[in-house]
Amino acid sequence: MSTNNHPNLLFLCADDHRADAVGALGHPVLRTPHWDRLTHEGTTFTHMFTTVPICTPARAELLTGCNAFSNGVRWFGDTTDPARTTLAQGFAGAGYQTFFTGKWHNDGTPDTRGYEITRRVFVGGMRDHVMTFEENGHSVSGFSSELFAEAAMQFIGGENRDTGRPWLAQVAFTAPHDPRTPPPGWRPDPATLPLPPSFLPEHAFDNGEMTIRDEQLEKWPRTPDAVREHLADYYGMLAHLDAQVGRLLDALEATGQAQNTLVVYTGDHGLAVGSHGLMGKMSMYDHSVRVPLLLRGPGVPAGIRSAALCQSFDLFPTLCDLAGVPIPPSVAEGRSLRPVLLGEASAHRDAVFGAYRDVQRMVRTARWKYIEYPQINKTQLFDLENDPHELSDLLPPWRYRKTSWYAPPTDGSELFAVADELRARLRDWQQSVNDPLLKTGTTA
Ligand SMILES: [Ca+2]
Repeated sequence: MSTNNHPNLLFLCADDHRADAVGALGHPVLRTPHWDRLTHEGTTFTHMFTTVPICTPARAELLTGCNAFSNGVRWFGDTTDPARTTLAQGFAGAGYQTFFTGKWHNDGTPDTRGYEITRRVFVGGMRDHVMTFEENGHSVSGFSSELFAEAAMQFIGGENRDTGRPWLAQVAFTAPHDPRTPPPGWRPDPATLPLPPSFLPEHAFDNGEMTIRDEQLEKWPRTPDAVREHLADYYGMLAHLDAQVGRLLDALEATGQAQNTLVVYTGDHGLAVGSHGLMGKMSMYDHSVRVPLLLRGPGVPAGIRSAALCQSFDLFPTLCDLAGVPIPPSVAEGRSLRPVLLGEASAHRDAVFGAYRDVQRMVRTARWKYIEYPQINKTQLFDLENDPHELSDLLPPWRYRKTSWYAPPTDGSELFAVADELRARLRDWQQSVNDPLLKTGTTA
């Protein structure tokens, strides 16, 4: 039980779960009864975005409440600014007992980052999902999602738990990350699966990251049958993960803690799995930068879906706000979503931003998305209201020139005014985060 009116916090994080892969949110084939339950019993934010769509930076934003430029983590192996209080440290400072199980893909280890009790921790980016941990002189083997869920269920049930303190339990699943090997019985028949609306055999141009390991998971050109095989693996992993979330929700019920526990389900970033001719996550399309955010518990209205634009680093102060935990001073760009949850505001940010290495930059509003590929002087503009799957780039490349490469509109098209405004906003944001790309002289 929690004390001092602080609710417990069960923080569930997936690895590469794209935001549209939830049954209740309209997925055409995936059935996810437990995520659906969270959407019915809580509030869903359908438009949360990570800045950098790869594991380590995306997770650092969740850990620090700061964007990738201010917490110092923009690539694998980058060190999180040690001056940033982590989510676990913030909650521990307010009297919480903190627990971690699962994948840790940041510098240090969970026990050096504020987690008091750690169990079944896998430090790294990826590995086989059948894992073995040594515990009390015994080997425990099983599938990653089950091993991590069970460790958390035992903590929720009282193992190593201090009943005089509220708790924060973080379960960092490494599903549905590849190798995508769902346990028997979970993989759908590939022949039954529709292709993504943005399926392409190959990406339309070199986005600066065409041959990284993630993209090599399938040969080029991607065929419909090959993509269906990958989707079957991906959906199997997700459905099995959803079932583990169900077991955790049941554990809260069984121990009488469901009413006084905040549950948050999110992910680090999305994944293409055949969309736009890509397999991995290293792009600025919604399938890669948009992440699920399901919230349930005290202070969270039931059955609400909000399309308010928000970023992953907003989650930390939101959880502090909901739990009555002071927001640490080192939380920088993150702002609490509680006004939206209370119905006091319908909007949160008027734009979100993304960045990947020195090859992609992005600004997105509710309606428009503008992407720059500065190394190749390429831009894209999508009208998301009329083209939610980002199929139709409205900025033909011949409108742009190599020197001072952005050519002002000459035909009075409104689209160029839109692009102009978004480009200015992106530049302002780059200035505000001190984007090193602005200093290199590259045309971005
Ligand atoms: Ca990931």
